[in-house]
Amino acid sequence: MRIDILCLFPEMFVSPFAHSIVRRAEERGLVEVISHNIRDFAHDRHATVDDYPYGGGAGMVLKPEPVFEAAEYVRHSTRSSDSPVVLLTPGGRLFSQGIAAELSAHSHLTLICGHYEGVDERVAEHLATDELSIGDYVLTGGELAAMVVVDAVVRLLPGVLGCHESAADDSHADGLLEYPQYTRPEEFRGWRVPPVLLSGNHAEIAAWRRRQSVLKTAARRPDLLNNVTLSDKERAWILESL
Ligand code: 6GU
Repeated sequence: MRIDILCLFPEMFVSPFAHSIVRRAEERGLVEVISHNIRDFAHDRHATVDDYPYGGGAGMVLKPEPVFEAAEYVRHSTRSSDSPVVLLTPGGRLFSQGIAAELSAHSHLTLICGHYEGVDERVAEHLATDELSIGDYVLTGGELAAMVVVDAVVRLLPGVLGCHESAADDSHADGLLEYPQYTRPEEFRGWRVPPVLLSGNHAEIAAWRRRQSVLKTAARRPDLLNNVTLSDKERAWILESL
């Protein structure tokens, strides 16, 4: 997969992608992440990328020309005409594990990071194929959001995670939060690992984990339960726990 990021601060991406799983994926040739400075696509002497909002109001708006030209440069150099072009903006639809999985199925992605008070709406209307937000809070720019999206997408690419890091058990992978994990020692400062995990009984362990996932999700994120199918027994666990 190739991911092109159009932004105003491409240096921000150096360190986050120089480590850990994204770096290993790049070294193995599973992904290539390239960040571009939108300012390089401005034409005037001052490389202007923003301007005052029509109609007045506070702040500056990212101009459409350099954003379109940067995206067109990427489209031509990758020869990809129908890959997703995602605008990162607090007004976008909420990013999720499901959206990460959808994006990971493409061989090319373009991410556009908004900045200032906003981006000229013609970018959303006529260039982006999707607008995403990573949560209900305001960041100073889309760069951090783009990093979040890249990380979540790259770890789903085939071959990126080893079998010891499987994505199948992740929180959100099945719509529920992940069950609690323990490692050695068996007793730490008097706190013991739940005995079932030491039993070697795989069916009992799986049942315990499922119950923990269901109860934790009901307690912390009951909203997630609207989108999962629970058995009668699982619904009874929740009622008993209330
Ligand atoms: Cl994608 N951008 C900005 N500026 N703030 C955000 C966001 C994106 N997602 C959540 N907050």
